[in-house]
Amino acid sequence: MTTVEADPGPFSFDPATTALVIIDMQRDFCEPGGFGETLGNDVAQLRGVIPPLQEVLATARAVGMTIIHTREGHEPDLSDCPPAKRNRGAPSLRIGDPGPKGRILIRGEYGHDIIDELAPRPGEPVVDKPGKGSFHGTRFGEELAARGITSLIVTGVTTEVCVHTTVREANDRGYECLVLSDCVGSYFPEFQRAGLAMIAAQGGIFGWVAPSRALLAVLHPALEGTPS
Ligand code: TIU
Repeated sequence: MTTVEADPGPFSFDPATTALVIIDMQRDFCEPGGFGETLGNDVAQLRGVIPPLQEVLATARAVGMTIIHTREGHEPDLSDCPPAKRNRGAPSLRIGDPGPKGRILIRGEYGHDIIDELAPRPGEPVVDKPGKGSFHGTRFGEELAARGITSLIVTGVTTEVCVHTTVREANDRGYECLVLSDCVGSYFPEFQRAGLAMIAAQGGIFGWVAPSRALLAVLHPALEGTPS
């Protein structure tokens, strides 16, 4: 077992049964002209997540961990988009409307895909999800089970929306989740703080929280073949 110093206490995991989950690092959330911006958000708030997440991704690949990417989005005919989701609020463009990076939050469009900095490699599953959680309406659970995964290292955007929903769904299904505090991002600094606090509170009611350097500190020695 490998142990990471985390909040509320040590997080122990076996890299062979742990997946790095990268949630919705799509142009639609991280770049101008996409879904996140149509909702009125400053997408620059999420850019800080990219460099530490690139390092975690490179390290996870080097040690041979399972890596799973997710993308939020919908079929071109919107058959999997509840009207309640499309009609909610007063966005500048709605899901399915044409935008500068293609139709907003629609599979196959340029804006729907993962940013170049974190592009999946062949063999890394990409789970397309219609909702905020990664289990709802997807084969995410089957992908994890097929690989014998019992622990998740969770990263991506946004902290209080798709990351939180996924961690809550995973926790209820018996997965142990470590959320990397600098590798998850929110458009709202106060939600970032509260979202992370909620995960680790009450003895880790949803899971554990640690900065990426705490994970890298235990994975890098494994990489160099020295005892950790
Ligand atoms: N709006 C917002 O903060 N997030 C989402 O709509 N989806 C994800 O978090 N991926």
